[in-house]
Amino acid sequence: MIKIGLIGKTNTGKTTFFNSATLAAADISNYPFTTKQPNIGNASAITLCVHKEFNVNDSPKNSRCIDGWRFIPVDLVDLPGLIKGAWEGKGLGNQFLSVAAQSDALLHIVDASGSIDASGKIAEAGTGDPIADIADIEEELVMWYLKLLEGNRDKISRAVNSGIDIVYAITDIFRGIGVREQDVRLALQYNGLVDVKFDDIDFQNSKDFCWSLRDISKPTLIVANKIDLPSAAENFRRLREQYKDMIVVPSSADAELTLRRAESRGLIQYLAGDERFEIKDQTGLNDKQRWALNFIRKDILGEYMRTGVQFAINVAVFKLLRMNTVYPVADASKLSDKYGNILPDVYLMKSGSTVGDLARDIHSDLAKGLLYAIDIRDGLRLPTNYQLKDRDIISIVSARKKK
Ligand SMILES: Nc1nc2c(ncn2[C@@H]2O[C@H](COP(=O)(O)OP(=O)(O)OP(=O)(O)O)[C@@H](O)[C@H]2O)c(=O)[nH]1
Ligand SMILES: [Mg+2]
Repeated sequence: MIKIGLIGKTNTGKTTFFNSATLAAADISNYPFTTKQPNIGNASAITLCVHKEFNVNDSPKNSRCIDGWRFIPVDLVDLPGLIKGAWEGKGLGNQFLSVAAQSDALLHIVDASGSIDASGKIAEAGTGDPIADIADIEEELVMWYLKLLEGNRDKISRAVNSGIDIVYAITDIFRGIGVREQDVRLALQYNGLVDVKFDDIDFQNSKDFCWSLRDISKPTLIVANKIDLPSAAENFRRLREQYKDMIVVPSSADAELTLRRAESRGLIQYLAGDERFEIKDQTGLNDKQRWALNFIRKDILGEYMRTGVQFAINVAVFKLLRMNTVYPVADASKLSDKYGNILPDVYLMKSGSTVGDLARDIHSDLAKGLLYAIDIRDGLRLPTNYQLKDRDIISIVSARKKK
């Protein structure tokens, strides 16, 4: 399952974001370093389901289908907050990297309203600097990579001098945090270090290399949170200006939490990520709730279209990680599995994945006997190296059956 990590300075709203997306009840407070251990929960990536195109009622198994939208489970990990100097042991940073490293993508949550000071304490809105906060946290991440590299200099040097490829020797050090050989190769290329002897790579070179490696190995988007506060609009504009090569999504985790909780109590009708909600029964609301919902409708949904929480998750899955949705079925005419469940499963497959990759993801036995696949839309026979497209519905034909 895809894992998305929430990183950022302390007090930016990571746990509020997490609770709103998972409906968990992890501790939120305006004190720095509230989250001491990572929280892991189930969220969804949401995309338009294919069932309407075929005019069938589906019976999903590995996902849910609500109002024509497929909710595909993803893991969300809420991490302890960081602070400048965390890599040297300030704050709670210690095991941070090993947990962050299990994530496929990161959402960097920043307090766009500027209501936290440099030390992470809540301050007057507009006085904090979210641009500096992002730069500080990015530097922290890179320092962790650098610490790993520099701490293993002798080991890498010995390996390289004994004839082991530099790409392999470096990957070996970073493998535990999800770095792949192609990431290391790209980062070396990017910094012109491919033909440089490892022992000649100086500290600045290795820092530059670690910047690239962090970038390549953990795709990240910026979530400009607390957009509901008046001081956030200008900072959001500055963030977009400053971080032109990254995606910046505005969000109000607080608003999403209000909506999701009101929905689960039956007060409103609201689907995560929607641009609107309906109040079911005005008389069931007290004045404070009515005011909060009106504010969300006008100042957040009205200004930014959505609260941004679900949107950020979708962007991470479908844009940053470039996932396509693919629906495997056993019975091509009924679009069902062998038990008659219609469009039971949807798989998230990275762009470029093939029929062979899909078969392997479903079951190793299916992959071993793989012959070809059939495209349900036009009956075309697809070879095992056919690259899957988004919304493909595929029947896999294998000499071996899934057990
Ligand atoms: N106005 C506003 N406040 C928010 C929003 N999201 C979170 N907050 C507030 O910000 C404070 C910190 O929220 P948390 O979710 O605990 O932040 P965190 O990043 O998990 O903090 P640590 O676990 O300490 O790193 C709380 O007072 C929240 O209510 C938001 O979208 N808008
Ligand atoms: Mg927290």
